[in-house]
Amino acid sequence: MSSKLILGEALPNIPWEEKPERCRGVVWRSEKNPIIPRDLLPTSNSIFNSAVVPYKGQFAGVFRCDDTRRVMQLHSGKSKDGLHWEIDPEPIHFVCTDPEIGRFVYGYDPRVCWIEDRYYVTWCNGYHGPTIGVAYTHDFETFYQMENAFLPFNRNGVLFPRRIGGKYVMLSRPSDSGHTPFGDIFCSESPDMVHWGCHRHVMSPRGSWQATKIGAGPTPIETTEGWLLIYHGVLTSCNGFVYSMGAALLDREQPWKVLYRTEPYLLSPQKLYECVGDVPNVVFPCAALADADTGRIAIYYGGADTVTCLAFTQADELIDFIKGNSVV
Ligand code: BMA
Repeated sequence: MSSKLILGEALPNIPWEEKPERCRGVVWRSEKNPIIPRDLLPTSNSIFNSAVVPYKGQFAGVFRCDDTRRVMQLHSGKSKDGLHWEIDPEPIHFVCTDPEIGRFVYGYDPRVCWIEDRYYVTWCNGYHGPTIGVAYTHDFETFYQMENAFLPFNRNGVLFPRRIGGKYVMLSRPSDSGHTPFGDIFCSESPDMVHWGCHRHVMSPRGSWQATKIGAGPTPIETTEGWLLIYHGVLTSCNGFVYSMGAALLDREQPWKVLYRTEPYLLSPQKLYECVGDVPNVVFPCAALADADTGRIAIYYGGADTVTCLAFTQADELIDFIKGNSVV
């Protein structure tokens, strides 16, 4: 049992499986993977890279469902246990007062973050190319779309779960309009969730599994040792991109300052459902649940751009690993 490192709420019903004895790493996969099959909806080609949060004693989320036309859409879902999901077959139709912004082109890779009094959703939103869409909901039924946070091209917009220095703070990864062969994580601030500035560099790609580009994953988890940021890193092999999972600790008050960062990956595509699918060799984390009482963390990630998977870690073990295997 960990001493309390996580600065947050207790989540006694967090999905959880004990670490198998044969597991050598600090992150282990659910035996139930993939927890969401690609065809859960009658019209889904794939359900992956999706975001889950605690909601009214149970769980809710926003899911990336590419349909059989291969249109990338966002769907709302609810679950009693975080494992079995009821996903609305109808995509989210955002309420937006400005038709220019509200004209839906595509949406993918959502993140959901509770801040103060509502759940914010950020996602890769089509607006003359990919950029960061922002919306909020109170009930996972009605979603109100706000201004896009940044100019195109940008992806992997991830909010911090509280204001820092009085400002909303978001990580993002400026990109190009295609399958970007580069990418650093930046940090931006906003007084109102509409106007973003004070952009700071956080970290760059750095060798091996994270040599080509990196992008923030789940909402950062506040710990006594810094913000725990789980992220993806990409290697370019002779057979294309390989997406793995790593983690960093960021300064709590100046989160663009990286305190530690893993040199080895935490999870790389090795299981069939990560290696074989619409895009092979992809492990893409987008959400994490954390129980402050026990230090348990459940990470939701996409497998091979096709299915949704779950992995587990323990905060004390993970933080020790990040510090003991850091490249910073
Ligand atoms: C990125 C995004 C992700 C995807 C990844 C691997 O650019 O499109 O949604 O998981 O590529 O294909």
